[in-house]
Amino acid sequence: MGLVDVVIPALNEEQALPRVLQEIPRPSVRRVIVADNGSTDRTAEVARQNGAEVVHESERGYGAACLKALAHLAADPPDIVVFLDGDYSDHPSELPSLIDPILAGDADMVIGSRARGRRERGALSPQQQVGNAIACRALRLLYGVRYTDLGPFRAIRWQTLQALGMQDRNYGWTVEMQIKAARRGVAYREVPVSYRQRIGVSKVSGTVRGSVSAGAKILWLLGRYAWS
Ligand SMILES: Nc1nc2c(ncn2[C@@H]2O[C@H](COP(=O)(O)OP(=O)(O)OP(=O)(O)O)[C@@H](O)[C@H]2O)c(=O)[nH]1
Ligand SMILES: [Mg+2]
Repeated sequence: MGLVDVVIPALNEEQALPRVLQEIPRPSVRRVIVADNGSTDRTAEVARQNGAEVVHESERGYGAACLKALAHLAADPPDIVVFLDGDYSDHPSELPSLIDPILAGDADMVIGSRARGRRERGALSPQQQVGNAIACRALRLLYGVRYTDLGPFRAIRWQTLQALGMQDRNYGWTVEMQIKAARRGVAYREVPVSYRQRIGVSKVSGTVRGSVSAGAKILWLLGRYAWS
């Protein structure tokens, strides 16, 4: 059985985090890292109270938070890293369906698709659905890979992730990973995952600024790597 660690980028998620952390299937997970950058609520405290390690990144940004957590794990790396949001919109209990194809040797990266899974009404906004559909079409046309989502809930082999040389420090993290994996011919799978309305205040898709910035960054990355 490979070593599995979980990374949770979290910004002001004190309400949701306890439920996320309590539902992570612990037998199959070794360490849980909550990457906090500048939460003004009790995110760090409730994370520790529920058995997570907390790392702090001063620069705001989903990608920056993920990179900080990975740097923290590098001293004693796992075999597999799982990424999960901290707002309780993902179902932590579904983690095995993401790591099993990797443990079975069928894939090195598994993306959880909210488009193919059971979704609570309103959990994915119309602009998120349209944005994902456009991005997935571009992934297919420009990089020859088939995805139905850029879902945050995903698993990847540590060695594979290191080889990708991830760089994005904010909204482009998920699509960057899928682009670079495609360019390197990484064996990938997509599995359906359930998705529900988040607990607490949105930082990205629920805000106009977040949606527009995320959309622009995703389209820019899709173009940038296609012609380089
Ligand atoms: N550390 C850190 N985490 C962030 C940042 N922005 C968002 N997050 C976390 O990243 C995850 C995704 O952000 P969300 O606000 O849920 O974005 P979203 O899922 O697109 O939007 P919703 O549908 O409203 O949930 C959540 O766990 C956030 O707490 C950030 O700047 N720093
Ligand atoms: Mg969310």
